[in-house]
Amino acid sequence: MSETRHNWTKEEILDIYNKPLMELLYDAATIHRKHHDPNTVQVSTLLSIKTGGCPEDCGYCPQAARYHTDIEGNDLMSVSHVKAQALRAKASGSSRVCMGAAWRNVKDGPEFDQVLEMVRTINKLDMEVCCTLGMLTENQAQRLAEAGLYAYNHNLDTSEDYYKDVISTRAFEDRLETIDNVRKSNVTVCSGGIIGMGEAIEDRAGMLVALASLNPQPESVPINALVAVEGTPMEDMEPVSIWDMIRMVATTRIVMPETQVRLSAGRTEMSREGQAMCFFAGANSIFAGDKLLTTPNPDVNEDMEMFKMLGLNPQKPFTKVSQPKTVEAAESKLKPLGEKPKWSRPGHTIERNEEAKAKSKVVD
Ligand code: SAM
Ligand code: DTB
Ligand code: SF4
Repeated sequence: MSETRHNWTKEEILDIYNKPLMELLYDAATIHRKHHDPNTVQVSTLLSIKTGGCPEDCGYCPQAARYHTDIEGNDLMSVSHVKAQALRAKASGSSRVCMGAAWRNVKDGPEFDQVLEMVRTINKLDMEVCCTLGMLTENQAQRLAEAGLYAYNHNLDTSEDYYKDVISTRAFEDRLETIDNVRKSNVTVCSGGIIGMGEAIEDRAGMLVALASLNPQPESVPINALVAVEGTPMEDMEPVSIWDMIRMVATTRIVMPETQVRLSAGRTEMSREGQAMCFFAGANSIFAGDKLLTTPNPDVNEDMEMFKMLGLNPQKPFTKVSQPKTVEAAESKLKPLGEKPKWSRPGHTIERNEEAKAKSKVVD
C-alpha cells in the first residue's frame, strides 16, 4: 500500500500543519515508522568548495557578492583538499559529503572538470556524494551522474508566490527546470527550503505542495531555519520557533512519507529536546560538522553524544539507493556542450534586497 500522493492541496497541508500538536506528532511518527527505521539518521557533511562572490541576490544568503557580510571568500578547492576533508567526515560517522559552490549556474570548463574529479574521488571512498552548484543543464547533470554523483541539492526555498520577494535574479521555474534536468539523470534529488524568511504559513504549505507534486518526490528534503546573517536583507528576521520547526518537519513527513527529511540549518539554536522532537516527528537526516557552508553548526562530537543519548545510529551509505558507478574522465563519451542557457529573469527588483545592497556600498 503506497501512501505517496502527488495531488496534495494547500488547504489539506494547512489542516495538517495546524493540527493539535499531539495529533500531528502521532500521525507523523506513525507514517515515519511505516517507511523508515526510527532509530537511524543519515549524516551528511557539508563542504563549501567555492565560497562567496555569488552574482545572485538571494535575500537570505551571506554568499551573495552584493551584500556586505563578514564571510571569507575562497576560490575552488583542490581535489586533494576535498579528499582529505571527505576522509575526516567518514571517520567521524558521515556517510555523505555535500559540496556547495556559490555559483549561479554550472559553466562547462576546467572548474566543472575539477568538480567532476572531486565527485569521482569521493565516490571511490564509498561515500554518497552530493553537490549543490546552482542551475544545471541536462548534459551537466548527466556528466555528474557519470562521475558517480549520488544526489543533487537544489532547493525550492519557499512557495512560488513568496519566491518573488526573496530572489529577483532568477525565477521559481528555473529551479524546477534544474530539478527536472537532475531527474532525467540517475542522480537522486535533494530539494527543500527555508522557514523564517517572513513567509506566511500558507507559503510553507505552498512549498510543500510544489515538492510533493514532483513525481517521483525528492529522495531528500532539507528543512532549514533561516540563519539571519548580518549584512543580508534578512538580518533582522525573528528566530524561528522550535514549534514551527517541529510542525514543518512533521507536515513534510506526512506529505512525503518516503523521503529523507533533513533537519538542516538552524540546529545551533535548537535544544537537544527540540531536535529529539523533530526526529520523533520524522526528521531522519542532519548536516554534521562544525560549519554549514559559512555559518556555525553543532560540533560533531556533541551530535554523536546526542545520538548516543537518543539511541540513534548513523545510516550506512547506499542504504536507500545503490552506489553509482564512476566512469573515468578519459573514458567518458559525454562531451561538454558549452551551453549558455538563457535562464528567465523576472526583471523585477526587491526593495529589501536593494536596501541591503545600497547599505553595503555606504559601508564600503
Ligand atoms: N548556489 C547554489 C544554490 O543556490 O542552489 C548552492 C548553494 S546555496 C548556499 C544552497 C542552499 O543553502 C540555498 O538554496 C538555501 O536553501 C540554503 N541557505 C543559504 N543561506 C542560508 C541561510 N542563511 N539560512 C538557511 N539556509 C540557507
Ligand atoms: C541545504 O538545504 N542547507 C545547506 C545545504 N542545503 C547546502 C546549506 C545551509 C547554509 C546555511 C548558511 C551558510 O552556512 O552559509
Ligand atoms: Fe548564490 Fe546560492 Fe547564495 Fe543564492 S543561495 S546567493 S545562488 S550561493
